[in-house]
Amino acid sequence: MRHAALIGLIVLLAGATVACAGDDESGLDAAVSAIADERGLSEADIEAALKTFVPSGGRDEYLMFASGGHAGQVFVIGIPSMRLLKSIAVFTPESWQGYGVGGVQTEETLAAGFYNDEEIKWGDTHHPALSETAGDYDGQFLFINEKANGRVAMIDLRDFETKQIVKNPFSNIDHGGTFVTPDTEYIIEGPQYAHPLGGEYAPLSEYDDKYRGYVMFWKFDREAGRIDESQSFGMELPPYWQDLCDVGKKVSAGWVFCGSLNSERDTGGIEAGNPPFEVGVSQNDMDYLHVMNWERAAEVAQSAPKVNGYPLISLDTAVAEDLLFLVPEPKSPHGSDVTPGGEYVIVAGKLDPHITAYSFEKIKAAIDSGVGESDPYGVRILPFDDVMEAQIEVGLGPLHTQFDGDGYGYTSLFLDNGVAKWQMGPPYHDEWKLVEVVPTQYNVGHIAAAEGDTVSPDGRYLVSLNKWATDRFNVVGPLLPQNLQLVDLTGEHMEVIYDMAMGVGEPHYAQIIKADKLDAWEVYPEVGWDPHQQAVDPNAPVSGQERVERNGDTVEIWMTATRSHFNPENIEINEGDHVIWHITNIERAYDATHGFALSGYNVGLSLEPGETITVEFDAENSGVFAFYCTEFCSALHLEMMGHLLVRPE
Ligand code: K7E
Ligand code: CUA
Repeated sequence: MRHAALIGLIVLLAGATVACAGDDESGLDAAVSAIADERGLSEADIEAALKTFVPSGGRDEYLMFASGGHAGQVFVIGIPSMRLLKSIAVFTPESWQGYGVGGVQTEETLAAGFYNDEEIKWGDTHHPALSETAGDYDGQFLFINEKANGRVAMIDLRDFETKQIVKNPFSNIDHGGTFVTPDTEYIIEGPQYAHPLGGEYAPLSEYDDKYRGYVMFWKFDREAGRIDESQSFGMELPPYWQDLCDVGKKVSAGWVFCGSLNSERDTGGIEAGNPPFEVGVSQNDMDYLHVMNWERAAEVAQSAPKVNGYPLISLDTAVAEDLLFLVPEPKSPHGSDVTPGGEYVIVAGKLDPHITAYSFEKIKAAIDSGVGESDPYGVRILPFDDVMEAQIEVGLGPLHTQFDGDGYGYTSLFLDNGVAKWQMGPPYHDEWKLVEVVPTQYNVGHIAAAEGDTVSPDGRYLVSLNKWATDRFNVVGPLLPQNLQLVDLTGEHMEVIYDMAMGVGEPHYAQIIKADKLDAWEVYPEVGWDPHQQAVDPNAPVSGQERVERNGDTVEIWMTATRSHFNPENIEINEGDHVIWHITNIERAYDATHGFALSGYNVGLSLEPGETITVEFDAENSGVFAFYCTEFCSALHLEMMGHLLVRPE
């Protein structure tokens, strides 16, 4: 019998149910066998299906928050089912959520991230960071950076909506963020390509003098649920290309570590006969891990001069105050990841088949003993042999590392197409060694394990965020989905148990949180709720007091929405009037969302139960414009409409 062993398992799991249903074991055997035969499923397939299937109405045990890449959004994915539960609009306007399409609050949020006055219509999100308490996810907030324009966003996990976008004052671009300090005191936005200060002009011939990296420390005010720009600061770094960062925890709390590439300070120029960047920045055997004392930097920043409105610690001050040190790291490093207890920083070099573990204790000792030469900017380089703890050969193209709760690390292998599991040395185990590699398809970038970058990782599940899908799915044209693969960590060997096609953006990093740590609202707490302030809007339309008031050329509307009408329904104004239009969804029922679409004025809102949104515009188009509800909210949803009549001048 082909599926004998597994059917044994199914029968065991199904046990009581089978008996109650009056079926016998052979009946279930036969049924499972028949389905498996018909669909060509192996025992491993059936096992994988059982491990990932969540019945109708069931819940997932974990939620994964994945970067939406150049879709500019964040995806929320249930684990183990790998169902997409939500796409949170962050840097890109999104019409289902009514984000940045008419509502004053979300348009203001987006506008805070514009480049001078240039409207930015998209984003390239990279690294989501859940807020932490004592180094563990607390389920309250989520941050994410946007590489293309150097921005950071904050999402409130009470309603899973973006509340704030801040723009890096020193640089047009970022990459190595976001990462939070253990109690979310700061959100760290690491740089990437070196820039002249503030993105001003300076010729490449002045690269060594005028170009710098700028790491931003955004202060978080948990009470206010906002990044406090007035308490945030930056620090100047040498013009290497700082890459991924991670924040120290437990024994290394107070420090932050960022890898880098281009210690060559190459400026490319293939068009002028120079080697292309890919060659120019890969010449040296070593680049530099940047070791920074953020706790001390926060003190030094108090007296740092303000540049572009923010305190900026200069490179000279960083050196003089012992805020910055460099550690050589092999061949085009990418990830730097801190072990759960904070003892080691694990660095993976794209062109080196090893992962390198640096001991924080040894780093501290080297700093204190004053050893090491300086780089051209006076930054002390701690000798490699003094701080390196161990190296393990894991395979080709190692990029990013996550951890489980049993003392193992997992590193993605971009070139080898797999995930390596390796054992950590003391205090976790006796020795550092490779355990096994599971193949993944294909070209894995980041991986995310359940709570795998916290002080207490869960293990159990790991997701391999693959860049290429090639032969894995139906052909949908030349642009393919990404392949997010769920890996089961509970068995003797790692096993891929689900392929999720992600047909949007390019997810980079993701974090996986235990679902019971989240406590999102089902409906807004009170009617008239302004989600931007997370408080009742005192000017919110109230049932029974709907009205239209004119004051000179300004027309203000207080409208309510409920199943299945807007009130008022017909509104007549004059061409050129300034319109301020408030709408409250006065429903209290779970899931009773109404939409609001207004023809001709680029307005599309999502009014969730209790929510108030304000729209403001000048009525420059005369004519008759229907407005209607866009959510199929009731049997008479199509009747939920009205007219805006704009009398010509
Ligand atoms: Cu490796 Cu931007 Cu985190 Cu992508 S980075 S993979
Ligand atoms: Cu309200 Cu449809």
